[in-house]
Amino acid sequence: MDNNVERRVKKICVVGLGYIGLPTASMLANHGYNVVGVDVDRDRVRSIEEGNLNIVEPGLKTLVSGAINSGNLRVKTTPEDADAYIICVPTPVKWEDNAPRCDLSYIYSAIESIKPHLRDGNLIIIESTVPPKTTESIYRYLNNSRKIYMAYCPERVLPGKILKELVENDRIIGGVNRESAELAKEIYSSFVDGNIYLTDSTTAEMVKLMENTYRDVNIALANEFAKICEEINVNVWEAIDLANRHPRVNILNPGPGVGGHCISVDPWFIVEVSKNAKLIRSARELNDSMPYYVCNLLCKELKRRKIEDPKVAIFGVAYKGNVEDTRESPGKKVIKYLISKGISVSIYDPYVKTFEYPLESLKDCVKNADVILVITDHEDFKNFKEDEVREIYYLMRNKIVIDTRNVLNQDLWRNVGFYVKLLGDGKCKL
Ligand code: SAJ
Repeated sequence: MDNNVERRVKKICVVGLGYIGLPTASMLANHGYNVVGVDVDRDRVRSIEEGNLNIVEPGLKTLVSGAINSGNLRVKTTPEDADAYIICVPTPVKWEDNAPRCDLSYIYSAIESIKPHLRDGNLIIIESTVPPKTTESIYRYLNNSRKIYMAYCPERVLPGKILKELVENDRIIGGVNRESAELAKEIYSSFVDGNIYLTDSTTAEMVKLMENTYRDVNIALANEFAKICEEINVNVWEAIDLANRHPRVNILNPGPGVGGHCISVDPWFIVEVSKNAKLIRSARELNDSMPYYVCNLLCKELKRRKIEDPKVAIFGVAYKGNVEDTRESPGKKVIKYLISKGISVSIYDPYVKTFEYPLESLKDCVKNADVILVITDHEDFKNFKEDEVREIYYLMRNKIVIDTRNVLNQDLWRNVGFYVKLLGDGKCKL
């Protein structure tokens, strides 16, 4: 935005200081806004003030400390009067009578917390993922008493690349009316280099859900291909690679399931609002079933080799490669299932600091193990050196590896003496 143009919004309250709220608040503060970051979690607020973030994201620490040191970002547990409010709280899925529902309780309590501060002319922006028409209905509820502006502006950043994508990605802003969208655009154009597209709030809500659903359905297709290839003895990784040489084909990768707080959740918000969401539901169910499919592959291997009292070394519990986030991680489901079958499990993840099951060093994890089950595509797993693989070989009881992400250097592991099975490799050995 042209810095000479007088900003209508000067003070912004960002409610929710998680993966999206904290970078957004810091970015705005570093672009000259007076920002109050609000989180109900007192410990989180204190940690941010002390510079100890509970989020690991490249560049975030520097961005946050820059914002706090500039005096433009203050963090606290309650909102205060501002010109604009940006809501970045979680919206998990909950199940009622076997039907998915978006849990809007955090949104509602954020709205109630800012309600006493609202004045005519204030703007409220929702960034959290919500079912279509949510913004409109909150606007109707609030606009009774005050003349406010309201917009839905979905976050679109990829964990691991948040700061880069916050600046570079195009943004969609859905206003409850044109003036609201224009006012929200004024804020985002202070730091967004990508294009900003204006639409209505319900379309913007649907766009967000469509983006993540597109990815979920594409991954489900890859997972279905993996199962089929397993049956008909074709290597799915080679087949996908060759299919993707077609100029209009881009199939994603199969794996042990879809994790994280976005793609594994958001498609349910479409299922919630429409009986027509049949493909979306079945893609979601297929991706949710992958951890059990992987466990069955593992159990078949153990049975085939008559391995008694097996120990399985799990490599990776983060929901995806190179992040420490374990929310909705397929690894959790795999571990829970194996333990329920009486199989002993050890866990190694060089990226994850805290987890609900004990984490071990690489050596302790593989010691006397029968199988390594690779769940996460961390860069570290790609880069094992020959002497490391050899050491793992000698520490293990049986020398089996099941790689559900096609991440290991298989030739190296095979040369050292491991039996390596890939998810969806069929029996096709070229
Ligand atoms: N996965 C596969 N196969 C693939 C790609 C991913 O199994 O080929 C798995 C990952 O391992 C992970 C899950 O899918 O478990 C989701 O990972 P992801 O990298 O696809 O996406 P997220 O959840 O980290 O971030 C997504 C992004 N959405 C899209 O790319 C459309 C991001 O831009 C959104 O901002 C984010 O959701 C969000 O917050 O909604």
